[in-house]
Amino acid sequence: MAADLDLGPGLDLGPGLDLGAIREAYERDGYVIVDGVIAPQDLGRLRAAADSVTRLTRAGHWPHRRIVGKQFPPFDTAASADSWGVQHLLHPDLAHHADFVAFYASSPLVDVCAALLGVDEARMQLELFNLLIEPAAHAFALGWHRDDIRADVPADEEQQRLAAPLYGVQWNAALWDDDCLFIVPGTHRRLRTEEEKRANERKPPDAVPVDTAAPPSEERGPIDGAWDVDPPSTKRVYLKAGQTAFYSQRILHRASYVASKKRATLHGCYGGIPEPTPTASDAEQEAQQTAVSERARMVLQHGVEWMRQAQFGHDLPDRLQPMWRNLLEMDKAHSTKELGYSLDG
Ligand SMILES: O=C(O)CCC(=O)C(=O)O
Repeated sequence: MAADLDLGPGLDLGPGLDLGAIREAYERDGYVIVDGVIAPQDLGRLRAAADSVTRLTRAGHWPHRRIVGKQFPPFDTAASADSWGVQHLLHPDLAHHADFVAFYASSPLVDVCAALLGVDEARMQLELFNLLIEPAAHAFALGWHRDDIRADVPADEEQQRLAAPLYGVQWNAALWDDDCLFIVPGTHRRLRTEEEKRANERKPPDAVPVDTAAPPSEERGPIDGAWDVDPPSTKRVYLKAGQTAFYSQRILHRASYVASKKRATLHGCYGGIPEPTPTASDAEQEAQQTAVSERARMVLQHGVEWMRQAQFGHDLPDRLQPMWRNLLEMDKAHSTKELGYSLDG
């Protein structure tokens, strides 16, 4: 448990950050909302950086984006000019990347994630860092999904996958109030009910173009509110600006985005490298290797080849260097494998 973790000497996580309680809630519910991860004095700078990269992306000056009409990678197969995300905030070619790097390397973000992963910082892995934004001229939604388990798995395989470690933690850090994410608490660690399976298998509504010149209408229905397939214990996640939701990528979740509601939410993840287990049986070692490869697919499917550049690693702050080397090792270990994509759609 978090209480047993060695968090290093003199670490001050600030008022109200009880890592034990945060980890307990995360493990029980599959998500936890934490205040104070974005320092109040950093909010203005991060907002300005986010607005700037959003403008660049919408103007076609940043090619790495999440494209309306496509829920999951690869995003470059979608045709729309509209975007719901700016990819690769750590990329050295992106304006303001230094602000984003500084946040990705900051406390208490890294400390909370180390505690949720249950690893020392030296065993964390640098992964993805993106910005989620409202589409400029569409209402768009992601259907119910788990990031690493497909909707059509039979129950025995679902059970097997749930028993395997995830080796990662994801977070949404809201720069403005954000109510785009919906979750079903607890589904990160149990089989789905029939209702949840139906929701998971339902195709999301198509993107709807909106007339941005018209006054915003009450956009309700599947793209901004209740959807007829929502399981009974669906919870909409309300983040106030400055709050961060840490959540398991295995929790059943969906999201909806409307053009009339500003969104600028930092969306990132880190991995955790498992400790070597020399006394584990062959079957246990194989299960661990499978889980490591699942993690590799979730990260590498986003196209992070640019992170292999020595200069990229060299320019990272000291704190991120071991994490970057861990990423490179994982990348190398999978270089001859065709990992494909975690989800379709
Ligand atoms: O928009 C969000 O908050 C969730 C995004 C998401 O579910 C995903 O990237 O798989």
